[in-house]
Amino acid sequence: MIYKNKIALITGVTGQDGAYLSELLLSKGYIVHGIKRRASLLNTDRVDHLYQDPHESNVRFKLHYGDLSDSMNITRIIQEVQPDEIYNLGAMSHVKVSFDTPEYTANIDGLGTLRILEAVRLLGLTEKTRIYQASTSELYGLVQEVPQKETTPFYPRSPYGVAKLYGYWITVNYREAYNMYACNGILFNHESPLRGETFVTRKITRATSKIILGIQDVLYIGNLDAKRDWGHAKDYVEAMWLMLQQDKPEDYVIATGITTTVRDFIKMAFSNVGITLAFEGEAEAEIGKIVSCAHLDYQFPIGKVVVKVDAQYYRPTEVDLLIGDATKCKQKLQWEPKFTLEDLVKDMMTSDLKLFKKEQYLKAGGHDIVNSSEE
Ligand code: NDP
Ligand code: GDR
Repeated sequence: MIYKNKIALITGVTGQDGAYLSELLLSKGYIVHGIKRRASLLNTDRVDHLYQDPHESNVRFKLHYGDLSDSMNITRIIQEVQPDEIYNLGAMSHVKVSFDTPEYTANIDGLGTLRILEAVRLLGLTEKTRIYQASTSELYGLVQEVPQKETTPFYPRSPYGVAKLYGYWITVNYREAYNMYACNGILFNHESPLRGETFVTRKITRATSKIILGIQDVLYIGNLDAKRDWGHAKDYVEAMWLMLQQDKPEDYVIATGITTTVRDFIKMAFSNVGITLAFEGEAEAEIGKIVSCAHLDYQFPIGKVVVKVDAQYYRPTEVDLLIGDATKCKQKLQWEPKFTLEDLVKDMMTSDLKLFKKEQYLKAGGHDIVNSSEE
């Protein structure tokens, strides 16, 4: 019997999840096609290690230019690739930015999902192609039930959440109307060393690393009371794949079941490098001070303020509390996260410290480093 590799198409392949999912699928023998956006600078950092010269034989990782706003482009790529599985990870994924770009967010995160589903239908691939839709715990928004599960009512609190709500329901509708294998993964926050620099966990691990190395003085932060259920992206891409390997398409919550405040995440990041922080003051005047320092290489004065709240990072409407109940996923998919929150913080801190030590070393050698925005 001739073994045929499965073919996957990933939108958002250049993002955090796209990179980990590509690695996972390649390790399982898939041929992986990804859609990348044209940008004026290279934007494939996260998947560069997977690049294969297209002139070689047996290339299993291929990138195509495209955009979720462009139906013709999406339809053509799906026609060319004839995927067994599509993972729709492409999105304007930043909740705060969605308040600045609501129409664009609706177009990409809402209608983009429709474009994928409709292309599969029009191309007559409904029997062949299975679709994963990157849904989100942001659908729950204003707390209706704790913990949140598949049956919890939705109440999104941002243009991002509302656009993703459309993506969720259009996926359910196409599944029911056209008998398509299409699933929503309702994923709670998941992070990693590859997390975008402006999401709160990565902002914290980058800033903590820079403060330790003397490159930055203070971490300016928004709402310290927000609670999130943070997992590791490596665990979560495994669940995405499992959802597409079942007999029946269904929607699943993926979460750790543990919630932590932004304040406690900051404490964990500092504690990872031997520094204990204490917070004082209320809301916008709250600050984080060093109360002890057992760091081997650096000594910091006790009482030094290293965290300050800056209200510019507050959102017009906030999601206060997310905590997921992944019982269905654990029972039906036999999925279990391997990383604890402590493992996650350690992984991110180790990676960011290494990154900034390297930058320091290069700077000391007279090489210019371009600093990205810390928004
Ligand atoms: P990232 O922001 O890291 O990646 C988003 C990807 O989408 C990038 O590859 C980006 O390209 C691409 N993209 C953005 N706009 C477009 C567009 N117009 N057309 C095509 N591609 C586009 O997100 P994550 O990897 O963290 O998340 C993956 C998906 O899962 C997203 O849909 C997100 O909303 C969703 N999600 C994420 C969660 C999380 O905690 N990480 C939790 C729940 C859901 P470029 O690199 O060029 O910017
Ligand atoms: P979120 O992630 O909005 O949950 O969306 P983010 O890390 O941006 O915010 C988490 C919480 O931290 C608070 N916060 C700050 N956030 C940012 N980005 N920057 C700050 O300085 C800051 N200070 C406090 C926020 O107010 C919020 O409460 C992520 C994205 O990956 C979505 O795409 C995904 O759908 C959801 O997770 C699940």
